[in-house]
Amino acid sequence: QARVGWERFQEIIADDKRIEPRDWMPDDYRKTLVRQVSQHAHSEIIGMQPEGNWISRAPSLKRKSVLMAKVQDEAGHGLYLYSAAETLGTSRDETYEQLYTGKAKYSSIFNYPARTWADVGAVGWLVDGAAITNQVPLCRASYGPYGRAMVRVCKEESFHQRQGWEILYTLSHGTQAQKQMAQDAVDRFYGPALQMFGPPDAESPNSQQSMAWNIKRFSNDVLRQRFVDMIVPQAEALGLTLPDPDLKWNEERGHYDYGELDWDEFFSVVKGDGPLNHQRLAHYRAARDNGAWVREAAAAYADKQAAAQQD
Ligand code: FAQ
Repeated sequence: QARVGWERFQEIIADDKRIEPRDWMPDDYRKTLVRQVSQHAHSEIIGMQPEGNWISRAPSLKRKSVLMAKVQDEAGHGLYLYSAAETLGTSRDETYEQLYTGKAKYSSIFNYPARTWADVGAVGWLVDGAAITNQVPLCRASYGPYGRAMVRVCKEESFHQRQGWEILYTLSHGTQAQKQMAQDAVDRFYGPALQMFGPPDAESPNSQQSMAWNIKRFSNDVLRQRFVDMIVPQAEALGLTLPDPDLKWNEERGHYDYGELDWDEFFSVVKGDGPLNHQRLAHYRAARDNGAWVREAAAAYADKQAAAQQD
């Protein structure tokens, strides 16, 4: 049985087709998907915090309603992704528990604070921009439920990126102080946004196997380069400077060269020592604890309804 399953799995991957939940799959394939999909889900959930912090202080009613919609989209993305992880046999309770206890990883970027309104713009432009660059190829991930979830997520994130770009454009064409605020935000988010793509290829233990299984389609460095090439002209259009003196067009490569990123900082943030790791997790735990009575009430109500239907 396992042999037939293995051969069929190999065939599906070789034909660049999709593995569906009921198909046989090797344990390691399932494991790496649960790892990536759950980390991705947690990133969306923790990722609500930096911007959520600005909902009550958005500079206009319009900005406030747009930001609320964006943060709500992120919750939705998290929920799709938890569902995709469930199709791999991992219950939500288990996945939630891993985040609650601090065992799970989520994207390094969300351990940085959103200090000013311009940071909300930088999160939209750079963080959503990096997320889309990474996620568009994931729409073709070999695992069906993950790839399909990515299609809608990417559509929504394109709006998010434009929203961020427009905030920065407005600020960079405002007063000198507003332009400076936009520049400061870009200065702080540029490096951490580039690190969202993961460690350099030489230090990325999962990439090769994930690419062989058609989960990842491109390596971390290839996508990081694609992102840099995309944002350089966008920064020019914004009238803002990217904080990298080594950034320059390389005619031979047909790409922008960029300077070395601070990988010590990256690994320390991933290990849990970033500026806000403790605060992010504490906030998540408090929200979960404070919402326990709602979940209990909803479950009690559902039980009551089910019992009433049986009568
Ligand atoms: N932060 O071998 P690799 C968003 C870990 S969504 C923390 O290269 P892989 C939307 C990695 O897990 C953002 N940890 O790993 C939004 C692994 O550890 P493990 C999230 C990181 O999986 C916008 C180890 O390092 N997007 O932003 C990071 O092949 C605005 C070795 O790394 C996704 O999750 C990192 N940056 O490649 C929301 C996309 N990078 O598990 C709110 C899906 C690496 O072995 C506001 N994920 N690590 O213990 C992926 O594409 C991949 O998982 C990568 C990493 C590319 C992130």
